Amino acid sequence: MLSPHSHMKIRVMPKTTESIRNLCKSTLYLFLTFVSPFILYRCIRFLSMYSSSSTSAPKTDAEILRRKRIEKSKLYFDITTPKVPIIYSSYYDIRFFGIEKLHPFDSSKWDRIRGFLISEGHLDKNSIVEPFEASTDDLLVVHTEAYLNSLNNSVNVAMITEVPPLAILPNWLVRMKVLSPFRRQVGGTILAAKLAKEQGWAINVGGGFHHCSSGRGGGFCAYADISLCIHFAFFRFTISRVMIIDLDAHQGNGHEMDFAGDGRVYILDMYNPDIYPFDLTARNYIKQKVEVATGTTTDGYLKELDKALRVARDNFAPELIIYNAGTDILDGDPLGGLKISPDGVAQRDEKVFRFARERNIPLVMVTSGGYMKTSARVVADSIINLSRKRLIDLSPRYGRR
Ligand SMILES: *[C@@H]1O[C@H](CO)[C@@H](O)[C@H](O)[C@H]1NC(C)=O
Ligand SMILES: CC(=O)N[C@H]1CO[C@H](CO)[C@@H](O)[C@@H]1O
Ligand SMILES: [Zn+2]
Repeated sequence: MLSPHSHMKIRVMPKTTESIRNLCKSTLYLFLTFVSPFILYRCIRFLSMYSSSSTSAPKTDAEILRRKRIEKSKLYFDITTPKVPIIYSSYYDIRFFGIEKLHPFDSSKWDRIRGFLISEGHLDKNSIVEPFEASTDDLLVVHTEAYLNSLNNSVNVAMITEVPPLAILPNWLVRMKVLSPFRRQVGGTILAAKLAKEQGWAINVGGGFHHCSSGRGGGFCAYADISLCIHFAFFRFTISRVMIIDLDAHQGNGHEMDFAGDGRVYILDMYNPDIYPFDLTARNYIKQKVEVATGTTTDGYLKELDKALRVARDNFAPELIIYNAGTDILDGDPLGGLKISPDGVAQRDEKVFRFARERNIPLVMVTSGGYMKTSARVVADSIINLSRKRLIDLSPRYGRR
């Protein structure tokens, strides 16, 4: 006969295991319904950040040819004396017996930026890196032959650069005085990726021709230096995730068309939708589109930028960043339509440099649009600020900074 107590014990034991089982069941249920989808979501998100939905490197004839051209190129060369990764050449500047003054552009902006940095003692003139000019073979890494041939016609160059008088000049003169300086700047942008990889950052004092794509120029842009730079980097560093941060006032339709649907490139473009180029097709290929209307002022602009950089950080983990730092967002620029102060430009640049430098992502900056007489001063001041804030180091050296 069992005592009432022992009876109790027998009754209690199964009850406890049962309730533990129930607890486990409901925990598992909770986990499956609420927690696991979240974990799964984070996993997918994480994997997608680090993968380039790459149907990567299709070994087509065109791709093989492209690789051969990049392998043969002289644009990537090794630095043999201590340098600062600031890239410039006196061949950048367009001097044309004064004809360049017919354009609303300060076409010696690049020389003046360099001049301010040197004359005010921030940079030693021997520490600047001089690039080579991009050859036709280099350009063919992205451009079509038909497009390059079209530049043999001065009328086409006049339309692309928006300098009508060029149309009546012999092509050899146009090539020497206009196309050659642009090609030199292209060489600078391509080299900048190599220096950025070695030293953490690089600034091409020129470049940023973001309206030109493989088969089409426009808006003062004759060569697609950003697309070229990225293809060289893909191949030379075997990387597959590049972010373009395009903060010129205009939409960067050139690189957008060149990387349309290419999961390896994440494009953040912040631009005024009310001005050139109104390229609605290219807009479909912007991963993060931030439209800033005519009249936007500094505070609003910088808030939008903070937000955009946060979203970019959460969605893509780049191995290289190309920063198109046009200064035509400045208040008073005849083309940009925005009202950003010079100090706002410095703060903008600082935000982008912080974004890249804090996470050790190599950063290439190109200066792009903005050709008011004051633009060169603003770019130089911003570079000085970056140095003061220790985001860049302007003392010459070989190694990583
Ligand atoms: C265009 O000019 C370049 C450089 O002079 C030359 O190599 C090329 O053959 C020319 N193309 C055409 C179609 O004339
Ligand atoms: C944002 C910022 O620090 N701006 C400074 C950049 O440098 C100039 C000149 O040295 C200063 O006047 C700005 O305040
Ligand atoms: Zn612009």
